[in-house]
Amino acid sequence: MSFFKKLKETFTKTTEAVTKTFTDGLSKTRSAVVDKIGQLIKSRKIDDEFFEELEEILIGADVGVHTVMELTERLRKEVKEKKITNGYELQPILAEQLTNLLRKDNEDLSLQLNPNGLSVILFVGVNGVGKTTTIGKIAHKFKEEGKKVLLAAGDTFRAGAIEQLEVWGDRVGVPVVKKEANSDPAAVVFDAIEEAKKTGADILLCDTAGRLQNKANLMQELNKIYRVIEREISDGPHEVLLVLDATTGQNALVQAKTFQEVAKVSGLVLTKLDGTAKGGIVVAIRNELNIPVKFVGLGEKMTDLMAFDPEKYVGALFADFLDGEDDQEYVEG
Ligand SMILES: Nc1nc2c(ncn2[C@@H]2O[C@H](COP(=O)(O)OP(=O)(O)OP(=O)(O)O)[C@@H](O)[C@H]2O)c(=O)[nH]1
Ligand SMILES: [Mg+2]
Repeated sequence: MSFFKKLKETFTKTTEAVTKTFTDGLSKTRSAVVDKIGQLIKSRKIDDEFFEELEEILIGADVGVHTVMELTERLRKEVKEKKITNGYELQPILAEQLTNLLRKDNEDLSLQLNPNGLSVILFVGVNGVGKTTTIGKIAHKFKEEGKKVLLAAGDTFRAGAIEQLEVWGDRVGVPVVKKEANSDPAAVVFDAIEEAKKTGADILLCDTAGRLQNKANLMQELNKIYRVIEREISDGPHEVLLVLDATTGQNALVQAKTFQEVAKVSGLVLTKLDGTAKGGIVVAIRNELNIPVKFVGLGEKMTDLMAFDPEKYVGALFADFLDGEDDQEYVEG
C-alpha cells in the first residue's frame, strides 16, 4: 500500500472536526509550499536540479537547512534504490520521510500526567507567543474530558495579564487563583496548589510572565516556581511546556535552546501555525531539538489547539494529493 493510502486511512478514521482544524489551520503553508512542490513535480523530471529546487522550496518553508539536507539525502537514496524517475511517485515518499522525521522511535507525544491525583503543568515562553491562550485552550480540552481544572495567574508582571487569564477562566468555566499585580509568582503558584489540593482538582495549569530581559532573572524566577511545585507535589511539575510562536521561524529554535538551558522543558507547544506559510518550522524544531512537540495552535478559538500528530500534520499538508489518490494507482510501488 502506498504511504498516501495509509495516510488517507488515518485521516478517514479521524473525526471531521480534527481533520478540518488541521487542514484549515495549515492552509497558508499548503498553498505556499505544497502547491509549489506540486508544480515542480509537474514541470520536471527528477534530476539534480529537481532536488535543488525542492531544497529551495523546503528551506523557504522554514524546514531548516540542516533538516532539508537530511531529508533530501533520504529522498535521493530512495529514488536511486527504487529507480524512480517520476515526481508523482516521489510525493508519497516525501510525505513518508517527513512523517519519519517528525516521529522519533516509540516517542510518547501525550501529556505525562499523574494518574492518581493532581497534575501540575507549567507554561513558559517569551512574551506574545501564546502561553495564556494555550492555557485557555488546554483547560477547555480537559474540561471537556470531565476533568476538574484550575488556573494559576503566575504572570503577575505584565499589565492586564491576570485579567486576561480570568477572561479565559470565565469563557471555559474554570476557576483562577490570583494575587495582586507584581506579587511573587511562586507565591501565586503555592496558593494555587493549596487550592487545588483542597478542592480536589485534577489539573493545575500555571501561567508565567513572558519577559526574557536577561537569562539570570528568568532562571531565578522559573527556578523558584519550579521548586515550589516540586516541594508541594511529588513528581511535579508533570510537564513544563515551552510555548513557541511558529511565525517567528528560526528564532523559535533559538528561544527553545535558551529555555532548555534554564528550565527542564518536557514538551513544546507550537502556536499560530495558521498564521504562517512557513509551517515547515515544525519539522525543523522536531528534528533539531530533542523535545517532543505535544500541541499545535491552529487558530485563536478555544477549539483551535490540537494534540500534535505527525500523520495528521503531514496528511493535512498533502490533503489535496490524498484526494486524488484514488485515481493515481501508479503511485503504488
Ligand atoms: N492565529 C493564532 N493566534 C494565536 C494562537 N495562539 C495565540 N494566539 C494569539 O497570540 C496573541 C498572544 O497570545 P497570548 O496568549 O496573550 O500570549 P502570551 O505568551 O501569554 O503573552 P504574554 O502574556 O505577553 O507573555 C493573542 O492575540 C492570541 O490570540 C494561534 O494558535 N493562532
Ligand atoms: Mg500571557
